[in-house]
Amino acid sequence: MDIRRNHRDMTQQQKADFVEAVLSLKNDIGSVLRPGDQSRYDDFVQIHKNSMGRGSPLVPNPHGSPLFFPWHRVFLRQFELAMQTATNNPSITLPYWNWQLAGADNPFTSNFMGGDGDQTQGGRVSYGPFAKETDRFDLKVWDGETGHRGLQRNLGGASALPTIEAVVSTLKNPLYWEQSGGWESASENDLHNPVHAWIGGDMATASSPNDPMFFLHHCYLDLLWERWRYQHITTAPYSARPDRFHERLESTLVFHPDNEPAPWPQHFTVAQTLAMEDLGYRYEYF
Ligand SMILES: [Cu+2]
Repeated sequence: MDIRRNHRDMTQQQKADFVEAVLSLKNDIGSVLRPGDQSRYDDFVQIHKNSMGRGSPLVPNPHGSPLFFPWHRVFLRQFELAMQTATNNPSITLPYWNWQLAGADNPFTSNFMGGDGDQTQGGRVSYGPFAKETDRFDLKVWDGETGHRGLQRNLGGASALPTIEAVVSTLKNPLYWEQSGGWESASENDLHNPVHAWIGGDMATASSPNDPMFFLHHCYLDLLWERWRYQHITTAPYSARPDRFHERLESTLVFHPDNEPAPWPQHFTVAQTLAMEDLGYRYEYF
């Protein structure tokens, strides 16, 4: 069973191993989707771009939908497994970031996730392991433009990070999904979206997994889904619009359009995502 941790609880060696695993997917492992043109890391950017209705749009779009949590759970787990394979190190797991910035909670350090963008250089991140200067983090997939530029951020340029109070109150939603709100839409809109906007740069685009912070951010959301379930143990862990055929428990989650290769061989129904232990991981604490 793989154990995921808050990044602040990881040793410096564990953090360095995670960063190396990201860089290995970026530099050493070939693409399944566009062999020769991009890396295995970039495949994940492409899948997410498609999922937001850009590039080759996925139907259904798993954003603004009850499918949000099941779809991203599989996406994160496949990324985690790809990192383990790339490094031949089964102890690599995804860290999460709890959206706090004080002290050890701050992931934007030169020896972990790197810093803010330099707004005099178009918002380019200029230090840390994912800076363009390292020549180990070339971006290949964007929403629109092509060419060669580095990872971009604009920390705090827009929106605000969710407060602890906002997290606590969102977790109180008694139903996973309902017409007028519910846990899914409240957390997606009030917790998830502002963090993408707050980090800014690439995180504010459909190609947001270009920023490895995507995975720390979504890992925390995945943990919060679990915490929500624990707090509402008598409610269904997942529910959807009854008239939407593709949102049912037995619906298969979509990660590629019909005319493009599958990014991985396995298929997952919504129901198969509900027990994270069945997918092979759990959280140290939740
Ligand atoms: Cu997403």
